[in-house]
Amino acid sequence: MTDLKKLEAETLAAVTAAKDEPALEAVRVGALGKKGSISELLKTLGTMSPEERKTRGADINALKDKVNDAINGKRGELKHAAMGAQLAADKVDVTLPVRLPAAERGRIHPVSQVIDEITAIFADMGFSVAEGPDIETDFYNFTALNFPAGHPAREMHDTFFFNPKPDGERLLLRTHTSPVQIRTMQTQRPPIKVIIPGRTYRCDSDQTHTPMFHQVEGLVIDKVSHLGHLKWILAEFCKAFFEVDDVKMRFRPSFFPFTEPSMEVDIQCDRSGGEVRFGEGTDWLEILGCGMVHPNVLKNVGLDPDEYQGFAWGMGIDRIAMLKYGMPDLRAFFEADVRWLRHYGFRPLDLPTLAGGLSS
Ligand code: 2NM
Repeated sequence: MTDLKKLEAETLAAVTAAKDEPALEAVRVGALGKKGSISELLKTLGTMSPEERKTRGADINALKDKVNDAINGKRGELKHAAMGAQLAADKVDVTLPVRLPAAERGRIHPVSQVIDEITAIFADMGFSVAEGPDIETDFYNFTALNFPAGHPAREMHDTFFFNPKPDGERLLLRTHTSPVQIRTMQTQRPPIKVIIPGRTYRCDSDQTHTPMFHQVEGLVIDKVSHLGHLKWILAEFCKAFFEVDDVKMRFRPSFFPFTEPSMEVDIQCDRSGGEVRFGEGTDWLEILGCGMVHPNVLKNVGLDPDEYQGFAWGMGIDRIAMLKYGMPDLRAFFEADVRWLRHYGFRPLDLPTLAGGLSS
């Protein structure tokens, strides 16, 4: 019997000592596998007398069961320990901020956002959007718009000219988006209701001017539209854009070659608190120019000024974006500094709609 006791002690010690599941499996194979120590003992039962087999067989089987139980118990312990170690190693700090996927980290430039806001407001009033080339001819940028040859207004535009072509014609970078109004009137019959947002260029650079800037202009042409309609459209636009219930406006006489009469529009604001607030206060801020389209402009696109009439307006997008979102430095708009864009940019899915709130 001492041989069985010894085998039991050795095998159970090996089970206890097993560090991991492969080591335990080796112990199991060594004892209970096909050629294991206990299996070999069981094979000797056939050579014994029935009497001996009865007692010896029972002892060996008892040993087998004991070792089996020990191995199963140890396997459970090892699995538990392995799971505990993995849980400890895999732990995550759920209080860490989540890193957004690239598509959600991107930001919309304030100029793009403001163009989308303006488009949403005028689309709601039935306007469509037109676009045209940045590189223009003298005819579309000046002549068709009633700038006579040699007129000082041409010089006032600080135009960027390209080198003359062999035929002497000088192309230029458009100084306003008005050439697109001319192209629209040439290709569409009235009634016309369009806005034209886009890049414009003037050779001018300081704190408040960049050589490239953005304008949006609007144009209405039909047989009946008059200054009363223009005034209503601009008032509705200002209330919607600056998100206020009411805003006082001031129309001052001005001059543009392409409109008669021409006006500049100021809106009421309050500058007393360091920032500009709209719809309140006693200060005035110039935001746009407008007027009735000059009969010569209508003639230049083949419309009879005795039959057709309308109005147009234009404003700087960068400037009203600065005012609305409190961005102090125009030059930062075009420096492509991602830190600036992260601060002032808009989330890609915050699309401005009148129903959902323009900037909420
Ligand atoms: C402005 C101010 C006033 C204007 C006029 C035209 C056109 F083509 F119809 F004659 N387009 N844009 C206009 C009128 C633009 O910007 C300050």
